[in-house]
Amino acid sequence: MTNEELAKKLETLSELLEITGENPFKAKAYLKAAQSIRAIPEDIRSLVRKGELEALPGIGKSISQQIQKYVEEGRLPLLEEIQKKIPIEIVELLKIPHIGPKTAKILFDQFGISNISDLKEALFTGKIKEARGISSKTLSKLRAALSNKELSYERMLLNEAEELSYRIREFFGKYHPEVNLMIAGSLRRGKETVGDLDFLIFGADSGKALSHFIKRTGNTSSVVEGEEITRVIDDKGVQFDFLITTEEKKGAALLHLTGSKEHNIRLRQIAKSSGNRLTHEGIFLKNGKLLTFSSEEELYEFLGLHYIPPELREDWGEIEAAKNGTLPKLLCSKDIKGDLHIHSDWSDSSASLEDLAYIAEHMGYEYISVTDHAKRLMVARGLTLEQLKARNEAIDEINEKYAGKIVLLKGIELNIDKDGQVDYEESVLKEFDFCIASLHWGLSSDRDKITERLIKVMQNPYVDAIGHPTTRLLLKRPEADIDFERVFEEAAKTGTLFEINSFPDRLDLPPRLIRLAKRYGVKFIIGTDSHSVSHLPLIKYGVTTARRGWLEKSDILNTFSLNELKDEIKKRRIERMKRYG
Ligand code: DGT
Ligand code: CA
Ligand code: CA
Ligand code: ZN
Repeated sequence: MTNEELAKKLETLSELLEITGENPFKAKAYLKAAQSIRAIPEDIRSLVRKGELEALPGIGKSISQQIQKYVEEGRLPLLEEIQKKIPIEIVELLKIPHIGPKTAKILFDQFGISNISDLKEALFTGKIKEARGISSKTLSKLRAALSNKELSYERMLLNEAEELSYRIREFFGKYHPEVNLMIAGSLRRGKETVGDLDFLIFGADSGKALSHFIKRTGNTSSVVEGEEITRVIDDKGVQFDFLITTEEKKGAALLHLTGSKEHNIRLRQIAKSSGNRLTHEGIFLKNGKLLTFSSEEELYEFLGLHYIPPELREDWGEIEAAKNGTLPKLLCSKDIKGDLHIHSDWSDSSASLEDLAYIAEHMGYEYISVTDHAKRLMVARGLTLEQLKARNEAIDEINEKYAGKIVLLKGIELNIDKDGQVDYEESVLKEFDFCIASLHWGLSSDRDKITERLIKVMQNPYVDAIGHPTTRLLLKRPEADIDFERVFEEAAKTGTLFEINSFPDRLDLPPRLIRLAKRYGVKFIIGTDSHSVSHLPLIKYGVTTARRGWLEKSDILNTFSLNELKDEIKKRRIERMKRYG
């Protein structure tokens, strides 16, 4: 049993409580407990043993009793009780866009639907024509969502796919250390969502190791497709593709299985134009002879191209750039000198300022910016003026204590209201080192309105950056309808920075818009939007997303040293004051 497993169970419990709708506070309490358990480094079992459970934030008496039972007997009594009323699998439905707890309950009560395949069947065979409490508009949105592969629940978030891949790695590492495993597919390209996991395997007894894996995965249907790919589907419906190759062919195999398909097609055309044939085995020359490649680098070289990093392999112009030698020199994780979007326990995070300072220093950062929620976001415990004053003083104290080790910038995450105004007046704003402004409501108003709100807020001298600009939630909520051409054109004038939010369900800006923004001359920051210290490492997904947007170190302001960053922020504020002040 791990903390993560327990946290997942508590989350499921919270979702079930939401669906049954009996006690919304209880549902929230279990969610909070799950987050709390995820955030602590110690093993939950040892906390139970020491009787220290209730010292954790968000864990009271009744939750702690449940956890204790789980640690001791492997069961959550409350979960067992609820399961008598409603099947646990129903939480799957919540992954589908447009389905919240209420809709899930209606689907169950009226049609007995508790899983995705029943829902699909009912929607597409006309079993559900109308439902009391679900509009026909929602029903047609559901049909659309269930037929859209990119949006659908069938994909995983990047971090989920990565964690899953680690478990597969562990399995082979533990039982079959002689077998080599390489990750390919969209996961290797760092795509925001991943459909299935693709692996290369090679080395002695690869076939045997794979059979072992299939057996271990238990309840699986495994299909051997063609001659090369072995496809395994686990009991949750997650698909794993394995391509068995050899040491000397692994370069071509990795290139093939990493894709994207569009990128591969272009490479094949290039090979073909000189009369050769590129496959997952290598290059077949005109005379039928096979040239093998043990690395991708050699293969690109043979094709007359510079090496193309996986994140760029989408046929978005990288082939031309690799021919001309104009590929970008992509940003790296180690270029990041600080995280600029972090919440503390002064608003809705579980992390204290001191925790943040400590971890940030150990991550090798030079600075971080604590951007708590501003006043108007009540649900997230937005800060009043008095609280702000106290928080800023607390930051001063931490900065003194950690002098020479890490600097905490006084930040804020402002809310952009209906008219493009923010929570505080300029006399308050000027006290902040760094202001992010984000859209948190009114997301479905029409295109011109939202666009105007953004344009207006960017003219505020103290708004340094726009946070999670499209407001999308991956697999859940689409991008808001915004005219980004206009927004970026304006941002180039106002000098407003755009965030690349690293939280795995956001990854916002998306790569396509990053590239658009860069074309207008916009600069960026990367933030995690951390609500717990355990979120700080998520920065890597922001870096990956920036790389997929072709960004270089100089495009991103949190690669700058503290002094350079402060100068840059100041310069941009002064420029805005001159123009709009
Ligand atoms: P996903 O799984 O939907 O997130 O996206 P991918 O890119 O991982 O796609 P997947 O798993 O269907 O295929 C893995 C790679 O295999 C893909 O990126 C390129 C290669 N591949 C798949 N189908 C084709 C094809 O029809 N032609 C070529 N040239 N390559 C293909
Ligand atoms: Ca895949
Ligand atoms: Ca695949
Ligand atoms: Zn936010």
